[in-house]
Amino acid sequence: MEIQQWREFLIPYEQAVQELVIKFQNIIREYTSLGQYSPIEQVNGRVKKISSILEKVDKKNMELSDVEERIEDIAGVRIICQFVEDIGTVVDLIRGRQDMEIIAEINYVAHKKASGYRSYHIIVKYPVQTVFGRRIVKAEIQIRTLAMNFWATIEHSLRYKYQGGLPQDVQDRLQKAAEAAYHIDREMSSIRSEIIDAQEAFKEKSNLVGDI
Ligand code: 0O2
Repeated sequence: MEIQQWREFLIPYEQAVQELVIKFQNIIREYTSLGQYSPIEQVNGRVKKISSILEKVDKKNMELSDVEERIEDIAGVRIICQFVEDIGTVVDLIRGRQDMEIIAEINYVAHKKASGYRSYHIIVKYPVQTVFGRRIVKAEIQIRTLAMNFWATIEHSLRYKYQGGLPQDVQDRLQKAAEAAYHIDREMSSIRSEIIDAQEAFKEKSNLVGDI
C-alpha cells in the first residue's frame, strides 16, 4: 500500500480514538462535577504506527487485506484506574453503553500473561462518520491500574530495546517487579476507602481555597 492509501485507511481509526478518549474523559468530568470519586484516573489513546502494523502483519503471517479484520488494536485506548476494583466498574460502564458494541473481552487481570502482563482488554466495534460515509472500526480498550501501567510501560520499553529477545536475568527481574506491582495493588485495595476519603477531603479543601 502507498503511504497515501495508509493515511486514508487510518482516518476512521484516528477519529475513533479521538472520540473515545473524549467520551471517557467526559466520564471523569461527570463524576468530578457530581463531587464523586471517578473510577477512571486517566485516559490516553493512540493509533498504531504503520511500521507496527506491518510488523504485526509479518509476525502473524497475514495478508494486508486481512489487517482490518485481524488487527484489533489499530485504534487503542488506555484507561488507567487507581484501584483494581475500579477496573470492574469501568468494564460495567462500557458494557452498558449504546454507542459501542463489545465483541471480545480478555481478562489478563485474573489470568496474567506469561510475561507478567496484567490488564483487562475489551475489543469494541465503534461507528464513525467520515466524509466517505459511516465506517465501523474495531478498537482495543485496555483497562489497568496505575501499578499495572507502570510495569507494562517499563516492560514495553525494555522489550523494544532488546527487540523481543529479553535476556533471562531481565525477564526474571521483570517477573519479580510484576509480583511487586500485584502486591502494591492488593495493599492499596485494602486501604481503598481511607485513600478515597482523604482524596475527597483534599479536593474539597482545594476547591474552597480556589473559591476565595
Ligand atoms: P503496542 O505497541 O502497545 O501496540 P499478540 O498476538 O500477543 O502480539 P494480540 O493478539 O493483538 O497481540 O493481543 P494481546 O496479546 O492482547 O496484545 C495486545 C496489546 O496488549 C499489545 O499490543 C500491548 O499493548 C498489550 N500487551 C500484551 N501483552 C503485553 C506484554 O506482555 N507486555 C506489555 N507491555 N504489553 C502487552 P502490541 O501491538 O504488542 O504493542
